[in-house]
Amino acid sequence: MRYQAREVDIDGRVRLVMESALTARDRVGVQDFVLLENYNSEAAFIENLRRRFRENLIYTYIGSVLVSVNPYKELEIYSKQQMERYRGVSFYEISPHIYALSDNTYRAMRTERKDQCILISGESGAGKTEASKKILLYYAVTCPTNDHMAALGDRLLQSNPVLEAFGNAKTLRNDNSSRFGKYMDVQFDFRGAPVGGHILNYLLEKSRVVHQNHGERNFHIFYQLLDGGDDDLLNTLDLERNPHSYHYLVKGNCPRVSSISDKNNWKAVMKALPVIGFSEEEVQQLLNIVASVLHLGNTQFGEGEEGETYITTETQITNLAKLLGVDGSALGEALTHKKLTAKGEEMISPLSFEQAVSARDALAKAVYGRTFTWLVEKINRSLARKDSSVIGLLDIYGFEVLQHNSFEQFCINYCNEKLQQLFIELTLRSEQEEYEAEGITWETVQYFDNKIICDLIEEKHKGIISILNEECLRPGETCDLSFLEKLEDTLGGHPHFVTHKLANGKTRRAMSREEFRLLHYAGEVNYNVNGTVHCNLTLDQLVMCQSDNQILSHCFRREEVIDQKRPEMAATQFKNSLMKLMEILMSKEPSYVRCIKPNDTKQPGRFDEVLVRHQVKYLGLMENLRVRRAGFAYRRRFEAFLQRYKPLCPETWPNWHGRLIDGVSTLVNHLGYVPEEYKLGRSKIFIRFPKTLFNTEDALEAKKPEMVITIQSGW
Ligand code: AD9
Ligand code: MG
Repeated sequence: MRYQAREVDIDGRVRLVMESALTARDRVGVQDFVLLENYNSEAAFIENLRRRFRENLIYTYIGSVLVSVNPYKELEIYSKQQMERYRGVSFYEISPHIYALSDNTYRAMRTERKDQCILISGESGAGKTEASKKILLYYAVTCPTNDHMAALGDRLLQSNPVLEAFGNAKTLRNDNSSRFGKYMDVQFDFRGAPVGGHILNYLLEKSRVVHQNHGERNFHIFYQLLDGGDDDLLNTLDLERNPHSYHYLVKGNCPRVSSISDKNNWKAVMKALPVIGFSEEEVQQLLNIVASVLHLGNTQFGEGEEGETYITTETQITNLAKLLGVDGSALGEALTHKKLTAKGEEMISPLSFEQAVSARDALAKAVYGRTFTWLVEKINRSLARKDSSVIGLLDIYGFEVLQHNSFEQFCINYCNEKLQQLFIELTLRSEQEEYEAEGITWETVQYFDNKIICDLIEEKHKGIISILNEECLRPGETCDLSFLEKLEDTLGGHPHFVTHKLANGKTRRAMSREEFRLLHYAGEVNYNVNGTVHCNLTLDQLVMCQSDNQILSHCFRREEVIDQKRPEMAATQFKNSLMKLMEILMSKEPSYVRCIKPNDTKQPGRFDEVLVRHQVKYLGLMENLRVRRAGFAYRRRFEAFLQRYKPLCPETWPNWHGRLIDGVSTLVNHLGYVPEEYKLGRSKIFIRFPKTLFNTEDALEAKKPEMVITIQSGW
């Protein structure tokens, strides 16, 4: 049989398709994975994604989780009219969209008066940052405005180009890759107007300042300055326009990227800085720092006859010192000497050539990294308001497996383990709570608990981070390898920890003797310990805290140096900031966006099944679906269910006047539902199998072929 009137709801227009409900489902899949017949089948899951992707339906739900596949092309689904369509509309009544999730979250915040957060995850290039920008834009456009804070929406939006200039870079996987994790609170007043914001940043990839892999770039801001800055500015900063003149910009050998206009982005950044509260002087000081990093990279060393190291680019050091606002000879000395404390006495001893190079790079990374943190604080000051309610957005790096994985990947993947743990815990909790609220018995769900891996990393005394800290406190030349040995001694035998020695040649993939392997929930990763343990302190902090540049003197605090307190170890710092993040997220009602990258070549229309399967696995989507489907495939509030299906029963059509629960009961009895198929809670009907719902849907369509049905669009 053929029916008319199936809306394929992608661009807001009604498309009439001459096909049965069944063939439409075949073509565009189901809009909620809980409606898959075989919800345990990964193949069925991926096939559903593929079908929808082919039809440009990039969004699909797993219950209230939004799965998004990067289309790698502009779709006309983000207009203002589209925003209007999603305003105030309930999740299931319209095709899945990031606006639906944004709107639902907003309404939950308003009506339930509970702070919300939206967790966006996925691998590099999957579309996390784009998703978070779309959510922000949705709020900026659709929420009421507060007259006193009219410019706030502007400031929130304008903070993006600045943060992206300093924190994003071209990588092989994404031309605009965020190289830091970001959690942003959007604060709303009692009328629901966005009035403030607050950003927390996580682990900027500082190594990029001094080194980039082939085909990758340094942070955007360097190229923007060289391309967009006017001649006067470049003169003041003593810079040449050609990026090839700077060692720190040529490692990846790709100073230009066709998809990026550095010049236009520079203009956007220069326009945004005053909007978010930068004075002219601060802008100048910030640019001095950017330029000084480039000059640092060009600082060269020579080796004297007695093995002493000296700077061969003396004139350039003078300019560099000027830009950094520090004394030239002190800077020169800091780059070629270190301070030792022996038997209570301080001694200055020369650095070797290699040590000087690494001291220079360490200084460049520290200057850039701390300036980035300062920048975030500065933006926060411009956004801060006393707020009433909050929606937090988390756009944080996904699980990462590179050819060479170092400490940075270790932290990133640790973060993903924690988020996975939180995700499973909260999804289970909210399912359980809903069942309880509705008075329905909870059925236990089997799932993989990754707590064992989190413990392996973070446990006191015997976790990897504790062991690393101990090693950092023990000075010596062979820190990295003794760290590995210590790991082997303490963790040998742990089911998720392997090294070359422990494996005794029995591992499937070759491992070097400098690596350890963790069996993450998302897969195996080998981490190289080279460079993990930094033992030497250098003199540069002492020099930097005397800088005239106010940003730098703020970033390098005198007390830190004078106290000679060892800065908190990077891993512990990261662990602590993650713990804080978990607390923040736990205190809010979470929603999730799970982003998937369809191919590695950034092409529209290409769906690489192997790549997608991998992501489905490590995003834990099958696990999520199982939890969601544990008891019932589908649930709907009584009034919505009755409203939709009442034409199917003479007693409920055209209107039911009794109690809602009785109406639903009358309706499903008439439809012949058997008790195993459904349960009635306090306010919702729970349907166990998708088939029951589809039969009802088909009956509705057979009954009313003339109706234009919007609710089931995309099914
Ligand atoms: V990374 O971890 O920061 O490296 P993200 O943030 O996950 O990564 P991003 O949002 O930057 O990825 O998306 C990568 C590119 O995909 C964008 O620059 C767009 O060109 C493209 N993209 C992503 N989402 C969409 C979309 N909804 N519509 C169109 C998109 N293009
Ligand atoms: Mg990003």
